Amino acid sequence: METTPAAPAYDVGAVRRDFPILDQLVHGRPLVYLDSAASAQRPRQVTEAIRRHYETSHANVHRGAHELSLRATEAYEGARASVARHIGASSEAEVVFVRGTTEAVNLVAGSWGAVNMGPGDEILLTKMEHHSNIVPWQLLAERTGARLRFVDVSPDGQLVMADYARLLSERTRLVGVTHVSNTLGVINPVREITELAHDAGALCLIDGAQATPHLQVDVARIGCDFYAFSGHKMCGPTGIGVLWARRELLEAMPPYQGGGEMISSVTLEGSTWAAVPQKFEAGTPNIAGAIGLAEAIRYLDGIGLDALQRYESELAGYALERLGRIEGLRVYGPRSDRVGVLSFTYLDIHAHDLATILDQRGIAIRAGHHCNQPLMDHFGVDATARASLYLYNTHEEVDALCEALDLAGELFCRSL
Ligand code: 7TS
Repeated sequence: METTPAAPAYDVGAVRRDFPILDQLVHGRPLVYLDSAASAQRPRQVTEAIRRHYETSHANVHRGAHELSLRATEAYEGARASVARHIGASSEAEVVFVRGTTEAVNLVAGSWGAVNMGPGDEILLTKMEHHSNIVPWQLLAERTGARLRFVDVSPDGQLVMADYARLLSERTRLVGVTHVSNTLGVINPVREITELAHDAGALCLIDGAQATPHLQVDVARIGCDFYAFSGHKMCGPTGIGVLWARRELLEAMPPYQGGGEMISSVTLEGSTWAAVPQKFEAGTPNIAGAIGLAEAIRYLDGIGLDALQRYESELAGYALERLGRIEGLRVYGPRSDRVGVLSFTYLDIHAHDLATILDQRGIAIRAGHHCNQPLMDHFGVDATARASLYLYNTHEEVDALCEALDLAGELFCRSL
């Protein structure tokens, strides 16, 4: 009889050895890095790929007739092909390299929005959007007379789909939604959201900043029109990110910035544009960043996003269970359909004080509004503490977090 081979065990110890930064003491204690939602750490493979590029192959791309320039161009365009494969794009031409999610959203608002939005048109966002997926649309609304509307969030941190259906109308031109919330950890039903947007005649932009680090994203399967993400949250470098868009949309959109690389020809009277995606990549690009991002993707694919997600999901469940046992602590966001981004408030201890106390014990968390001020207002808090888990975190680190929180709670109660 055939048996199904068991999935290989996830070896977190081996993963950790790829991240030299984790092996250090902070304030005399082993570093416990729980701030990957702000920026993840990079494995040695990524820093080595960047070093190799600078030490052996660096030159400007797309313009040199010499060997180094050819090598750099091949590596840069190869990185684009890796990204395209990784997210299920139908062509490399649909992958635009940008600085990060923020720039990707600004590109869509500044280019597509400028020629497709007018007075009375609506942009439908949600109350859990990061400021990066709110402010560019506010700027556009000011310029065009368009109006912003926001889908409600339930008390347990999920999008209220009935409110979404209520707000969608023939006035909606674009729906913008985060795939995974950077405060609530919730995974939103982006496929269903996209389908409903299309039924209403609107386009759909997905902010994938917190999704690509954890999930196998397939833009074709989601069916969306724009998908944005950042390299530095998925083990890649800072200063590199991706806007994926359907090719015909990119072809119809006007340039976002002008300069070198994005032109076909220039005269004193006017210019014509390069084909996509170069039309949107003015100036010398972040060549080493793109190479580092491709290496990060290779690294994540090597581990397997399915294996990674299984491990993280078990670890997040453990953390939720342990945090749930701490009296006076409230975790925001749902129990399931989530990643290990754990925002919480604890007694009346201010989130910044909590972060400082934990830092003294070598534990790095984030405190504040996490660029989610409207969501904080929605929940009636000005800040939360946030511990975010990633592929290198362990059960022992969750224990260390909970022990430090217990101690902070005791100190606080004694001070009353
Ligand atoms: N969208 C989401 C959902 C995010 O979490 C972030 C960054 C961004 C957009 C912006 O990404 P960037 O790479 O362009 O800066 N989020 C966070 C965070 O939660 N803590 O620090 C940065």
